[in-house]
Amino acid sequence: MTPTRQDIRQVYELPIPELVFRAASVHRQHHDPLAVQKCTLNSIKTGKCSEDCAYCPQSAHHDTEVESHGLKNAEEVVEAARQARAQGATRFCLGAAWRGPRDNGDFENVLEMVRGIRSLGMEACVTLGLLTDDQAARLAEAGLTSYNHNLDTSPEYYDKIITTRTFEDRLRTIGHVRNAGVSVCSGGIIGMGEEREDRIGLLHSLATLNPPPESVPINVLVKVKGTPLENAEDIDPIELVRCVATARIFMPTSRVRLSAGRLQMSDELQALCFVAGANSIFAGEKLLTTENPGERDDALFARLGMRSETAGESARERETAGIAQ
Ligand code: SAM
Ligand code: DTB
Ligand code: SF4
Repeated sequence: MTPTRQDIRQVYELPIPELVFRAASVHRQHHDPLAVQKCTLNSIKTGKCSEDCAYCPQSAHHDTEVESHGLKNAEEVVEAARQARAQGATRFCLGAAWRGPRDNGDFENVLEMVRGIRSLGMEACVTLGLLTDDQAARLAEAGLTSYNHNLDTSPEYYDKIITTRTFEDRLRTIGHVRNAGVSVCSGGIIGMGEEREDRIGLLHSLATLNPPPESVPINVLVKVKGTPLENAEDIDPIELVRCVATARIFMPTSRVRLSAGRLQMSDELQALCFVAGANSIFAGEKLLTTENPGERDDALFARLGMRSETAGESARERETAGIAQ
């Protein structure tokens, strides 16, 4: 049954022992609680973006220290995917600082990257901004596994964060991705000065997509100097646990990805998020433009008695969830 916002709120606000226990129970009904998927990011086009997202170091509207570059070539990107695979990643994700792809040689180049990553037996995910129906179909044809397009925050808070495109624009792109038969990766960012009610609203918007996204990245804002949110107040880490657990309960078969912001999290907080149902992370030294824990993750997994998911497991999981390969 479709959850109401009140349903989400009731769960979100449960006492932590109750909330985490429920989330952990749902988690083990649908997933191996010891396995965490490793995804690696690659910024294929960095900086000078036309959009004004307040959190983003890549927006041309903010004065940040990001080193910009144009679209990388496919060979270099596929080689990076091969290296990520050697370090245990099963999914390779490409991000471009675009409002959306233009139908020129650049888009062809991205299709080439997708084909290359898939030929390595890895899941391929891209995030290129707003898409047309036709672009989504062409990505599907190239074998794309998943398209990342975050709702970012609640519909009410959205225009405090971005003015150059709307919440509805985002829903439309997600619709095009679905229609093309590509799985949807969509989540948001917390710690942008929003209220708890906005986090509940974001989770409600995600859980009521029909069907919900197959993967749900939960990012904690990485505060970057020069962005309007550089001095945002730190989010209470317990709110992150509530977000992860609520996402797990209302989107039981989805992957819940503990995404940006892990460098600032303690090992204990991450452990609690894994117990509460997070089962995917971004691995490697870098996210798109900011730092990520890198090799420290293997030590963390070892301490927790957890492990990274293998490619075979990842494929089986997708099959069980009814997602086309
Ligand atoms: N330009 C495309 C778009 O916005 O759709 C794709 C790339 S964009 C960098 C992908 C996502 O990264 C954003 O939707 C946002 O959720 C996340 N992100 C960007 N900057 C972030 C930050 N400083 N902290 C946390 N997440 C961030
Ligand atoms: C997502 O939800 N988080 C990733 C990925 N999708 C593309 C991006 C995080 C970016 C963090 C800031 C940076 O490194 O530039
Ligand atoms: Fe551009 Fe994406 Fe950053 Fe927004 S989040 S400024 S669209 S790169």
